[in-house]
Amino acid sequence: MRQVRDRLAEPLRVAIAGRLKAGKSTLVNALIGRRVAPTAVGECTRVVTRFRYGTADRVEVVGRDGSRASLPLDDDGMIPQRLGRGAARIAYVDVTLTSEKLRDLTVVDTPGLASADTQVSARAAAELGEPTAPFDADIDADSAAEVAAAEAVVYVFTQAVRTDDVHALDAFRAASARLASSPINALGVLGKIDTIGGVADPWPVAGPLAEQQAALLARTVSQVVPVVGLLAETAEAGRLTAADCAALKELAVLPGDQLQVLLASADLFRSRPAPVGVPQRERLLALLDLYGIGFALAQLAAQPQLGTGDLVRRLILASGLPRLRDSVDRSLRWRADAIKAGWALSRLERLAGHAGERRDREVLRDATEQVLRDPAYHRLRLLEAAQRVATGRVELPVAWERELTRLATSDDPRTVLGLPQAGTAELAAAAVEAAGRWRVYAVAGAGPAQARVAQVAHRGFHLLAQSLRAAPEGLR
Ligand SMILES: Nc1nc2c(ncn2[C@@H]2O[C@H](COP(=O)(O)OP(=O)(O)OP(=O)(O)O)[C@@H](O)[C@H]2O)c(=O)[nH]1
Ligand SMILES: [Mg+2]
Repeated sequence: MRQVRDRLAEPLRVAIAGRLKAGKSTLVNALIGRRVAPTAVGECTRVVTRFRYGTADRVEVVGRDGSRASLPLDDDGMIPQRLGRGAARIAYVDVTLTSEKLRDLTVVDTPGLASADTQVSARAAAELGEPTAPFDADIDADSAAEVAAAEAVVYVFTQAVRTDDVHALDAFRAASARLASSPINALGVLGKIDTIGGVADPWPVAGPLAEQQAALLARTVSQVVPVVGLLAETAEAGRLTAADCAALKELAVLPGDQLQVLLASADLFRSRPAPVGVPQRERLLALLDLYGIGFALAQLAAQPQLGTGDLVRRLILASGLPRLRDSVDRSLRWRADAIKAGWALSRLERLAGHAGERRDREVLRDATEQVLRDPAYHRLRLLEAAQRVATGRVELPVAWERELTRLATSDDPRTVLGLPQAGTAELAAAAVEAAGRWRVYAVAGAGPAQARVAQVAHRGFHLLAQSLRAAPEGLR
């Protein structure tokens, strides 16, 4: 219980989950604004790594036996390759960084959900009509525990979401207690969208593709945000240097047909004659890949005077990271308190279920039930109901949907009731009227799903009316 209490005071914890090589660590670095998590073609994340804010940079390897061993970051500022002991004996790696971006967000990098072998076998199983849930079956126990323990998860997909990914999400929902069963705390990312079409602008395709996936996954994630993680990492972590920019400028002035050949494939970019040396070209590929290089060259061709800082800012925009940050802010961070409250309650309920002493059990159950009855808790139910409607799982007439969204997302009664000038008495009357309307709808309206949502809205307006009546006249 002390652990649960302590967790309530910590920043929102977001786990980044997804299949092997989906680009999870790259995204982690972009979100932290530093390149600390190893990302490379050959490098796997084999242990859970937790990144949190601290007053000094520190890496601690936490063993399964509870021991802690400190390690320095390596010369590149990254987590060292050698952790001093085998992955099997490590519970997780605890990294504290002075990065401002971590002040109210703790990020957890997890190993890929399925090994290369099981990915194949899962696909085979799917073809046999027996889709498996690699998340549940194949993920190592530490990752599963860490994802379940996080209050929110960002699930990284690449290209098509396969049915077994959906099963993975279902398994996640089952695993991570009551709250996880709604899209309130889960966000999808469609990663590596630059690999969809070579140098061609992937955005016209990525948008609709992400929308389709969001529809497929509406039961588990609130939205799917397309990103080019690599560009986000390179730009946010300040990896693009003035020398890189100078090299890009040399390439930008090449004749169009030469550039076209150069950018046709990574191999051609490496091997064709060009005014820039091969090691520098390899570096550009690692930092930007083909789409990023093509994008930078187009920017520099249009504006040859562009400085490195300006180019980096444009790369950030082209990466899609601002929208992802915005989504994390709005749909995860903003709801952090509600998410954490729900998380803590489900933990306490589970504790109550496992408590040996009957008296302990009863004390815990009484306490959680009291919280569940608290009007403040109803806010969480409202969020869930609004999410269910927003994601199309429950259909409501548009005006009703809007009203429910306002009720769930605003704590200003004038906004909720759409009466910007009203005084307290008028607001209270409007809340009573709305509560009555929703109750009628719950009883006489459409199907059972709508009725459940309407009940929640009814109670929300009822509580609002109560608080308005209790408030002194002239409430702001
Ligand atoms: N072109 C391109 N490459 C990317 C992008 N994001 C990541 N990569 C590359 O993909 C490879 C794998 O990325 P990681 O971030 O290590 O992927 P991961 O999901 O952490 O991989 P594991 O931890 O091994 O499961 C690296 O070589 C990255 O540079 C992207 O948006 N575009
Ligand atoms: Mg990784």
